Amino acid sequence: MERTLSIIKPDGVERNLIGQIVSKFEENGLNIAAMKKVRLSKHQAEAFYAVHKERPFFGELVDFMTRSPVVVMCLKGEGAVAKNREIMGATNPEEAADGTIRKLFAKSIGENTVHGSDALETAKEEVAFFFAESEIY
Ligand code: DAT
Ligand code: MG
Repeated sequence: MERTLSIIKPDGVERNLIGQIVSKFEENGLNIAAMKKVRLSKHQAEAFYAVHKERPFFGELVDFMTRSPVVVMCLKGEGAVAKNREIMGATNPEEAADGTIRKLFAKSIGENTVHGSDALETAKEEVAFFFAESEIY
């Protein structure tokens, strides 16, 4: 069983898409092992996306991720990291496969509705960024 971190970003929460997005995960065999709504501080968003801090879009990304609450989830299942990435679709919604969350809901490469950990090691770090072990079922 793998664990991975999913975030429903501000554009998804603002448009009342939480239920439809969670359904996609459950329909595809991922279990919601932990879930909460949080408003990220600037400091938290900068720390979470630290790997992108030299990119030209970093400021925009931090502003977007902090503008309203997000829903963070620990997803659990066989091959959960890759499965979540598959359900999400490509970073740029114009390149995302049909039926993926980003193809269905994302407005742009910047406001692309969901985050998902990109590898097992980053998944461990990202789950621990938001959840104590005692909050994960
Ligand atoms: P992903 O979220 O698919 O893992 P990433 O890790 O490359 O993509 O980038 C993190 C986020 O940064 C991405 O979801 C949206 C934003 N981003 C990436 N490339 C961008 C670009 N060219 N312009 C604006 N925002 C971008
Ligand atoms: Mg990424």
